Amino acid sequence: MSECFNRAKEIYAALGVDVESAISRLNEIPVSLHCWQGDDVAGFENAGTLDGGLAVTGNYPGRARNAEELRNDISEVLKLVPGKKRLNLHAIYAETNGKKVERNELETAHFANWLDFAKEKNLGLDFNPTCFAHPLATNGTLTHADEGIRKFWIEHAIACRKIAADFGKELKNTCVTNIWIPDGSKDTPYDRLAPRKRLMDSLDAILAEKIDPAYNLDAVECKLFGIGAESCTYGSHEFYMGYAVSRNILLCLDAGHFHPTEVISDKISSTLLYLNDILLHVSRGVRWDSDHVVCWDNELQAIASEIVRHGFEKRVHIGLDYFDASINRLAAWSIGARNMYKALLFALLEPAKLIGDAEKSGDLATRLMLLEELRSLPFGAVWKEYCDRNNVPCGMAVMDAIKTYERNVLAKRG
Ligand code: RNT
Ligand code: ZN
Repeated sequence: MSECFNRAKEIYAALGVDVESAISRLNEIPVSLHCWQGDDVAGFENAGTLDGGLAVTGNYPGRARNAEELRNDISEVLKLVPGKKRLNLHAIYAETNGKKVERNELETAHFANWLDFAKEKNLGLDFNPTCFAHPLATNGTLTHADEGIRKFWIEHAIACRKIAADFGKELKNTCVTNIWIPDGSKDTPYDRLAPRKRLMDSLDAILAEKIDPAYNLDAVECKLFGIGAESCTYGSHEFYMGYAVSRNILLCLDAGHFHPTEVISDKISSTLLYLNDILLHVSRGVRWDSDHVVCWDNELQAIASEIVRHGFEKRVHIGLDYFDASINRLAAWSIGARNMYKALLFALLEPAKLIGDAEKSGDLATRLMLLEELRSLPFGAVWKEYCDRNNVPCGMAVMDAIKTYERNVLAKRG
C-alpha cells in the first residue's frame, strides 16, 4: 500500500468516509461491458450495413472480424478494467458455423462459445434481441403493420428470452434481456396510435411466457428519435414507462436517448419509486444519440452518485452502450468502462453524512462547499490502489498495454 493511499485514507476519514468500506462496496457492483464496441456493431451474420438509426463512424484499423478475435479483444479489455464485470451480447453475435440461421430460429447452442467464455472469465451475461440490420427491419419491427413481419420479430424476441434464461440458469447469474427497436417515422405520421398499440400487443406476446426472474429479467429501452425516425419514435419514454410499470418489467434508460439537455441521472429516483429495477445504457450523446465513449463528466458522476447515495446498486443494472471506430477500439472500450467504475468509486467516497446533514438542516452553503471541495480530495490515490488490488494497470500504463496489443495483434488484422 502506498504512502499516498494511506494519507488519502486519513483525509477521507476526517470527513467521515471509510475508504475500505467504499472499496468493498464497489467490488460488489457489476458493470455490463457491451460486446459491440469491438466490431462496430457488426456481429457475425455478414448482414452488411448497420441501420435503424445506428451509426458507427470511423475506420480505425484492427476491428474484430470474427468471434475469436472479438473474444480475444474482450479478454484484453478485462485485463485493463477493474471491478466486477458482466458481458452484454446481441443476438447477431450468434455463431452458426457458416450456416444461415434465421433470427427467429436462434438457440442457446449458437452461443455455446460465449457461455464457455463467460464461465472461464467468471462473467454474468446479458442479452439483446437484434431488431435492426436485417432486411425485415427496414420498415419497422414489432410495430410493423404486416402481421407476418411482426410475427418474425416477436418470434425472434421469444427465442432471445429463452437463450437468456439458459444463460441465467447455466451461469447461476440473472441475465437481463433488453428490447430496443428502431421503429419510427421519418416524417410526421398521421396515426401514432396504431403502431403503438401493435407494439404493446407484440410485447405482450413476447412476454407471455413467464420466466423465473432468477434466470432472466426483461427490459424495454425508450428513445426520443433516431436518424430516419426524426418525427416520431413509437417506443418513446412515455410508452415504455407505462409499459414497464404496468407489466412489472425493467425500463432501460439510455443516456443518449433524450433531449440533449435532459439527463438520465434525474430519472433514477423517479422511476425507482414505481419500478423494482431499471437498466441503464451508459453512453454519451454529443448533440444527438452519437454513442461517444463515456467520459468522466458531470452527468456520469451524477448517475453514479444517484445509484450509490440511495443504495440502488442491486436495483440499477449498469450497462454500457457506446461505439467509437475512430480510435483504437480497445482504448475506447477500456477508457469508457474505467470511467464508469471511477465515477462509482468517487460516489462511494462522498462525505454522505456531512452533506446530508447540511441539506437537512437547511445549510445549503455548506452543502455546496462540500460538494465542490470533494472534487479536489486525493481520489487519484484511492483509484490507483483499487486498480492495484484488481491487478489492472493505472494511468498511462493502460495505454502502454493497449499499444503493445495493437502492435502484436490488431496491426496484423487485414
Ligand atoms: C440504440 C440503442 C441500443 C443499441 C444497442 C446496440 O439507439 O441505444 O441499445 O445501441 O442495442
Ligand atoms: Zn442503448
